[in-house]
Amino acid sequence: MSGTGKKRVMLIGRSGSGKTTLCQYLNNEALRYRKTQTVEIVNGAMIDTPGEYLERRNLQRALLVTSADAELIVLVQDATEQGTMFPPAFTSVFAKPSVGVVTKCDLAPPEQIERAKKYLEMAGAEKVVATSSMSGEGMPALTELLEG
Ligand SMILES: Nc1nc2c(ncn2[C@@H]2O[C@H](COP(=O)(O)OP(=O)(O)OP(=O)(O)O)[C@@H](O)[C@H]2O)c(=O)[nH]1
Ligand SMILES: [Mg+2]
Repeated sequence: MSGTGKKRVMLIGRSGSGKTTLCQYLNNEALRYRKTQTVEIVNGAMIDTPGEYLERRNLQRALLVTSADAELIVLVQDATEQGTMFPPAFTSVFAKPSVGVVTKCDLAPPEQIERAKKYLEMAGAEKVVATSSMSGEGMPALTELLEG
C-alpha cells in the first residue's frame, strides 16, 4: 500500500496507449515521454508495465506474475485505436477487480470513445472511464475509481 492510502493498481495496455502519461498525470508530475522498458513501481502505488508485455504472447505470463502485487487491474485503451489488444474476458485470468480507462479522449470523436469503452467492457472491466491526460477530462472520476 502507498502512503496515500490508495490501492496498488497495475496498468496494462498496448505500447503508446498512454499508461505512463496517466501515471505522471495522477502523480502530478510533468508529462514527458519516456518509453517504459520494464515493470516500474511508481510512488509505491502504481505498477506501470511496458506495452510489449501485452503485445507479445511470450511476455503475457510476466503480466500475470506481476499482478500478484496488485489490488486492482487497470486496462488502458487508446480511444483512437481502431482495434484492441484485449481479447474478450481478458481480465478473468487475473482473478482481481478490474477497471478500464479510455485515454486520449481529446483526440477522439464520441463514437471512437464509445467503441473503446465497449472493448474494455468486453475484456471484463467492471467500470470504465474516459479520460485525457492533456485536457484532464475524466480524471476526477478515475481518481474516485482508483480510491473506491
Ligand atoms: N493527445 C494525447 N496524447 C496522449 C495522451 N496520453 C498519452 N499521450 C501521448 O501518447 C504517447 C505515448 O504515451 P505513453 O504514456 O508513453 O504510453 P505507454 O502506454 O506508457 O507506452 P509504453 O511505455 O510503450 O508501453 C506520448 O507521446 C504521450 O504524450 C492523451 O490523453 N492525449
Ligand atoms: Mg510507458
